[in-house]
Amino acid sequence: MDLTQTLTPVVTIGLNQHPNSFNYSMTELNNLAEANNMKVVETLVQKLDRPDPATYFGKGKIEELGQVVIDDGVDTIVANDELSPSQIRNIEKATKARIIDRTGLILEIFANRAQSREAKLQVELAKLKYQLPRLHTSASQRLDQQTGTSSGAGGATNRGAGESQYEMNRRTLEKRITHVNHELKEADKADQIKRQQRDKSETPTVALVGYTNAGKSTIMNGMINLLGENEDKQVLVKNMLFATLDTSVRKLALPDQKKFLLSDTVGFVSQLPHQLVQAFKSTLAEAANADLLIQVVDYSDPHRDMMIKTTEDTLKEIGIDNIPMVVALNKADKMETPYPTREGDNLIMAATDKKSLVELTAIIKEKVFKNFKTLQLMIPFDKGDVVSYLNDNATVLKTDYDANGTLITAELNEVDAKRFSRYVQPVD
Ligand SMILES: Nc1nc2c(ncn2[C@@H]2O[C@H](COP(=O)(O)OP(=O)(O)OP(=O)(O)O)[C@@H](O)[C@H]2O)c(=O)[nH]1
Ligand SMILES: [Mg+2]
Repeated sequence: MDLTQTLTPVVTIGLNQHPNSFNYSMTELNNLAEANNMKVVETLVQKLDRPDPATYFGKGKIEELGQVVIDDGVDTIVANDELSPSQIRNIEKATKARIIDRTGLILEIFANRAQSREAKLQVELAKLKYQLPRLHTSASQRLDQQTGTSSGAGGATNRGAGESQYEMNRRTLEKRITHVNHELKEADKADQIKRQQRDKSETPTVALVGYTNAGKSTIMNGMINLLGENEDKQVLVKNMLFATLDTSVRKLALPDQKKFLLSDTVGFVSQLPHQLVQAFKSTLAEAANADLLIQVVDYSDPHRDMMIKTTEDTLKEIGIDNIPMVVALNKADKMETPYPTREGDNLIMAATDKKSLVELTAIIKEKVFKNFKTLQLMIPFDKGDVVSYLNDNATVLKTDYDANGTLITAELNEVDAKRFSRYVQPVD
């Protein structure tokens, strides 16, 4: 984090409707606020079965909130749930502070972090879709500022002007949505071409997915160290929610030369705004096309079951639910459990432990390269390109020469085995 950046003091508020998960979701909200350069100075909670439709908190609690805002000298409130436009309007009126809900907060973090053009467009699209139904609030506020009246008190004289302002804003937003959608489609086309080129080479893809802060990028870096050709391709690791927003793909090679692509992807969080989930569909296309998913879980976190469920629900929501998956129960070094320990398709491990990464590599090899065949091929001397292709793309176990050509024993994937079947020799 940039230490010169000043932190905005905020009060966080939440409704305790689900006692089992409430405390954790407030802790997570405070972490999200920190990830957005905010400093939580006070937290106010109320136990209610359902939010007050007009003000979220009940009347008395709203008054208390107004007082806290004055006492703490803050001008921003962060709410743990998604609020309706009228709830936002009413709380802002009662407290004179800006209110941002959980969805708005996550969108702000993503907007501040997005690096690539595609991520920026995706976040913008999600924000626009979030703003559209809330437009009335901001439009009436803008009008209030112009006329010096408070919301709702403008009366009939302002309504006509307000509506046309609203219409104008709505059209501007809709135009921008169409434009961003178009730009994204173009970007996606370019990505598809890249992916198709990769598909042609038949290099299998493995994607790291999971809850934010679980250690996906740390595992990615560990694997680059262990198997990568150069280490300057490391990705960003940070003890902060949503450190990774863009998918990074690296080509790695197993010790026996079998190559695969490993991708590090954006992390998930509970109540991830659905606008954002939709927008990130194309970022997650790398995961959607993967041959194997490695779900990374912070095994040391008592809420890991919720995190696994959120990850799996989110993957389903984007239509990624039929790809083989193994689970990396990471950060075992923070626990008393011995590691690496393999239990079926689960691996208890630590991202910083070499033995764990070697074991993870073995799992990748077993799952991704299971359809490989060991074949003997006789390549005529005039087909030197086939020999170099095999040397680059297959696991060559043995090379001999005889009068007719090069005799190669190699492990081939299904596609290559078929492609070069005419050179295959019966094994004696
Ligand atoms: N003790 C311990 N810490 C770990 C391990 N793996 C990752 N971490 C730490 O956990 C924090 C988050 O790691 P990242 O690799 O950035 O997590 P991520 O899953 O990529 O997170 P996002 O990009 O935000 O989704 C960092 O502070 C890491 O140093 C581990 O095996 N053991
Ligand atoms: Mg990451």
